[in-house]
Amino acid sequence: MRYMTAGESHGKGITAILDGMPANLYVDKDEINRELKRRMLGYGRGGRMKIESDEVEIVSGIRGGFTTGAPITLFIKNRDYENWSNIIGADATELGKKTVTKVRPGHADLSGCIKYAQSDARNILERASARETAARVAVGAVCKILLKELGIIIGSHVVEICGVKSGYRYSSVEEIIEKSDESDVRCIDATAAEKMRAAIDIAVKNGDTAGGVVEVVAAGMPVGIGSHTAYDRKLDYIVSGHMMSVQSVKCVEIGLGRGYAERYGSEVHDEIFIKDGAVFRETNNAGGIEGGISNGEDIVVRCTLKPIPTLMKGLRSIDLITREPVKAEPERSDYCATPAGGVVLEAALAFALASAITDTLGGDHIDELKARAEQKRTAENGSR
Ligand code: EPS
Repeated sequence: MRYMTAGESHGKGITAILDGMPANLYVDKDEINRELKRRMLGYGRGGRMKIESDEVEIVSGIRGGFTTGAPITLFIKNRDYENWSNIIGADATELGKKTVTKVRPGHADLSGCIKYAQSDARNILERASARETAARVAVGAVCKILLKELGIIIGSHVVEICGVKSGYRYSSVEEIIEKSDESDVRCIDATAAEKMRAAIDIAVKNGDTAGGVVEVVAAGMPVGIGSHTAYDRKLDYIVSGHMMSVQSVKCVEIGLGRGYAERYGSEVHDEIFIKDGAVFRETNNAGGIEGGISNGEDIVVRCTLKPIPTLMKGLRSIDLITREPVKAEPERSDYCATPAGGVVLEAALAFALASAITDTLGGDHIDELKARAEQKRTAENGSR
């Protein structure tokens, strides 16, 4: 399975093409739109979300609600394009408007302009923008529908914003799914959520931004997805690459992650037990992956998102053209994208798992794939 996205933040819209989805899967468009709406929420979002009302248009690959096996094209219109039509786009003539030369530290502005020989960072930031994540969420929503058919569900919650930590420890993905969206910071610990909001308020007041950590969890994975035999078939390689590719993510931890460095082996490895013929663990420090292979426990991934590099107060930088020291130019932006980032990271995990599952199990249509997943689960229980 593979996908690609195209589109600029203020262009006509954002497009995704998802290839390799098995045929005969019922795709409820409302499910995709529901995920798109979730991505638009969150305390600390900027003004753009008041303009947009993201909705998917399915352009190809789905007929009468069912996948045909052909590439699926998903399009999300940018309402803001009305304000930018003559500035962005193939036929634009007002190219001197809305130029950006006071490049932002932490953003793609400077490196992108050098790499692509651009004198206007607009040509870089339009594509580097987190607006692109709308397309990823649409792709992830289709993958989530596939995973649900296979008995796999995904949820996420915010565990930290600007140093404020959630005291919530997850016990089930169902609980995360049910409770995290009730909070506008997507944090299940109400006391911590209050403090997170206060930390974001300070960022807004000071023209600053705030980052955080999101935990993303998938339950229902069969044993045996991925492989220990080659680096590029390892499930942790596949998962971490997709998570790391999301805008703002600077750190991906699987299971105990950094915590492995702090303890002895006897304290961290998940011991193996058997009862009535069924294998089980009492802990899941491995985050559901051992030797690059899913072990049947929940997949647990934590991602750190940096504070967005667009600061209203502006950091010290240079002007790309004059080469003079300046304050970096603020653009309308978010103050904290971590709550919405969780929704995007769920989508990234959904694609990573759907892709690894179809690579491992094959299956041109959904019944074939379901039967193969069922075989895996039977083998997992010890019968052959
Ligand atoms: C975003 C769209 C962007 C930003 C934000 C997220 O729209 P605009 O640039 O018009 O305000 O609000 O993107 C960024 C924070 C970023 O660094 O690019 C969206 O749709 O999520």
